[in-house]
Amino acid sequence: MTSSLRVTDFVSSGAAPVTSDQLRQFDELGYVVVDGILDPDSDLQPIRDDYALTLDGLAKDWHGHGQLTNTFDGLPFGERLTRIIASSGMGWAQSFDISLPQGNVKLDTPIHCTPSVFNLLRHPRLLDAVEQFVGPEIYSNPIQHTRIKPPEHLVPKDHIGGMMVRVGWHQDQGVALPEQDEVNVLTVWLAVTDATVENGCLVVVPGSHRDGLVAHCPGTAPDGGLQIPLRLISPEAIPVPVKRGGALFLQSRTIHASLANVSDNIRWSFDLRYQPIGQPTGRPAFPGFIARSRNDPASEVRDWREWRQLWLDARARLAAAGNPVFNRWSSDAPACA
Ligand SMILES: O=C(O)CCC(=O)C(=O)O
Ligand SMILES: [Fe+2]
Repeated sequence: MTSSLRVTDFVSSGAAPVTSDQLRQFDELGYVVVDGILDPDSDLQPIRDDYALTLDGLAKDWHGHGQLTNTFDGLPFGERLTRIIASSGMGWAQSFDISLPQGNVKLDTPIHCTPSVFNLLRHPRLLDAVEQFVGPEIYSNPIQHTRIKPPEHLVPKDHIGGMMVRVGWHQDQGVALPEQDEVNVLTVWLAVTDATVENGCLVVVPGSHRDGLVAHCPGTAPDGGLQIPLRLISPEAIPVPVKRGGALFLQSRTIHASLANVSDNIRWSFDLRYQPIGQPTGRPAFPGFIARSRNDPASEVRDWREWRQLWLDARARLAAAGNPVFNRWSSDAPACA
């Protein structure tokens, strides 16, 4: 019965965070911003506390190893991180990230699987919104990241890859394996700090989700990753600011990039992905989980430790077996010439 829920059912029950106009925009343009998915104070404070503690641990560790002369205790999180980056030259992104890297996974590669992140992935209001896009049987796709970006000019040259600078033009489907091409994978880009043109919000090409998957060329993006050749990018692209607690929802073929952070503070977001249960994720080496099932509630993962264990097991497998293929593109393709 629940699988036939329509948008109007949600609207009339008062439980729908996304309006029917917003859903229509998503269908027509391939993206929509919804303000106030989370309460920026009560919902995001556990995340801020969690990351503040992690940063404190990193600062002490680096200080103890002589990589940092001052731990900048007592500063607000963004300022503290920015000062630490500027004075240490260390990479921090993997210590904060909620996924493993795509290569060189070792037994001690950090991954930030904590209760606050798990609660975010399963936040009821967030899942209510996701349900409006993918239906009531919701799988958490493991292609997910925390991106805490400092002012771009401070990022140490050897750490340009790995989520610290702007990303190049791409479709999220282009960074997944073809097994996922027919799956309705929803990207939820959640702002922890206000995302603005100045601090590096996303830029999208409205309507680009209708044009199919476009060629991506390895090694051509500002961060060294994949990018769609610039000649294929429409000049109609528009920046999409998002207020903290709000989310940008993207279709998997919507072309997007992010701007450089030219402000003097951090830009912080989570990008999460959800899809219907029982379909390939596009990154089979990584573990997803059932976030909500109205048909079989007992199948939901509800304990953050269970979720963390899935990642630790994946890490052990990858460390032992070497790196799987994550990329379908070749720089020899005619489109990349
Ligand atoms: O946050 C960014 O800068 C890029 C994020 C992105 O491409 C995504 O969430 O799909
Ligand atoms: Fe993306």
